[in-house]
Amino acid sequence: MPANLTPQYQEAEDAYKAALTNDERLAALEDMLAYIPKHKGTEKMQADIKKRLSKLRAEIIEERGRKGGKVDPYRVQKEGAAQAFVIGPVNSGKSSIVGWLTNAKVAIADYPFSTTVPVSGMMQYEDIKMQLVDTPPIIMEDPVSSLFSNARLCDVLMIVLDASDQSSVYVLDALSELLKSRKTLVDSTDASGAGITRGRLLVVANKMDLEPSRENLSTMRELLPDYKYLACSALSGEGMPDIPAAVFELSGIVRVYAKPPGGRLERKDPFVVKRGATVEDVAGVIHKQLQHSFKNARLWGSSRYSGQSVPRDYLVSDGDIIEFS
Ligand SMILES: Nc1nc2c(ncn2[C@@H]2O[C@H](COP(=O)(O)OP(=O)(O)O)[C@@H](O)[C@H]2O)c(=O)[nH]1
Ligand SMILES: [Mg+2]
Repeated sequence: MPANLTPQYQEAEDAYKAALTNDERLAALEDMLAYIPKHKGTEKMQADIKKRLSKLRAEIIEERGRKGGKVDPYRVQKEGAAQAFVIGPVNSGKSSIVGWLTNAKVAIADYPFSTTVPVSGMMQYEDIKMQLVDTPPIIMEDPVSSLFSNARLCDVLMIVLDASDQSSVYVLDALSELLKSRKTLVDSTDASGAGITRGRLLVVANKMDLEPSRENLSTMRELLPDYKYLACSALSGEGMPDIPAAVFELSGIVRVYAKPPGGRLERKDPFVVKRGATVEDVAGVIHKQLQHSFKNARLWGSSRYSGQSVPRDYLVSDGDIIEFS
């Protein structure tokens, strides 16, 4: 055995030997692969770990199949106005962030792979709730396919990075290449609307309480200027309150309020539609029949409108109030 294995690797190997269940074995093996030094001298060991990983995954899938039906743990039922997947490398603070913003029971630990299956929670933004899905870390050498196939179906992708880590800029670069190769990050969505365009991606630079996070974030902004960045610390709370608004902004949804004829003018119980939706689309969301039956739509919104009639194909904006009659 090569003598230059890291303590983290040794720890993972000990955990593997001590594991009692296949899930524990899987977590430990994933750790071993993440922490094994990547050079010629360990190539054989890396190959061996990969072989054991794929065998174990097959076993786990078979086990789950026997227990009744194959379930894809990454297929998380959408809830609320929008769904955001929170992804990233080990220990970047994904679970801490999801825990801060939602009441989800996430596992936070200073050892890797404390999160083994996706866990979701609801995040409040003004009068709506959006879903955050905390996910197990991405291992660059051995990424889990179903993370990508499901992440491309969500509304917003949040990449959480440990900005204090010198290599974070390379991690972001490598991760975005991986996301592109798996058709998760795309230039334009496919016919079914799947795929995350750059406008739906938020890079969360976490651990701003540490040095040299600010410097590293500047480097990221400089080298990869096309992404939207948000600086935060799940420890100090800096930047955390800005996350819900940022996710809402990227989600491509708008809130529209219905005013019954003769009713009060108020913004309560929003209907959520996609940006680009028309007055007629909104009617359809309120009630299928209304879409065809309404004769007139009056709109209160931006300064341009305060109760004037608008055409059926008028594009609605966030905060518009509509009275159908
Ligand atoms: N200093 C600092 N530590 C953090 C911050 N966010 C998370 N951590 C710590 O980083 C470790 C990994 O956090 P966790 O949320 O489990 O990361 P995950 O693997 O990405 O889900 C834990 O020890 C956290 O307490 C932060 O903003 N600042
Ligand atoms: Mg986690």
